[in-house]
Amino acid sequence: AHRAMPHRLYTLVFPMDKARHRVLLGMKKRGFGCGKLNGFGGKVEPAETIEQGAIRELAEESGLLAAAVDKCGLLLFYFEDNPVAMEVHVYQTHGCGGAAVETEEMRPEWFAVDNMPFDQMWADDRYWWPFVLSGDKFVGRFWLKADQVTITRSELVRVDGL
Ligand code: 6OG
Repeated sequence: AHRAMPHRLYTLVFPMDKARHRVLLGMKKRGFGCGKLNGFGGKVEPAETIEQGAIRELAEESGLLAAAVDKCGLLLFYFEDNPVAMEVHVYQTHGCGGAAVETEEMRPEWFAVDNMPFDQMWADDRYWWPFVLSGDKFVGRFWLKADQVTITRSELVRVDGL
């Protein structure tokens, strides 16, 4: 019998400056993805929409206040040691209020959008980041080994809407 794999919902937000030349990344200081640079996000809570969760996690982890976030893509991650798939909703936002501050979870740093530190990011990011820059919506699926580095299979397509 075919059984659907359970998914858990996450958000991932990339805040850009007004001109969209630079993006704020955070060095994750603890927990999942520790030691990697990434956008800001986390688990969506039951009582909130995915976009509310994205805005909340951005504020909690970076200090930046976004009035709204723009959907970029949908990523599904299958780790060989995790029976629950990660369903990650990717957003960008620009011209946020507030100021980036270091938190217990993240150390923030600005990078040029066309010179990303992919060697310090998750291995999949280099494949879909060009879609974020071009504005093309995307859906990607990546299968990773438990080492959190090795991609054993991947699919990535542009989609008309999300
Ligand atoms: P917390 O455990 O911090 O939520 N995340 C990934 N981000 C990228 N760029 N690539 C991946 O490749 C990722 N896997 C997970 C989603 C985890 C945060 O990490 C993101 C969430 O923002 C495998 O609550």
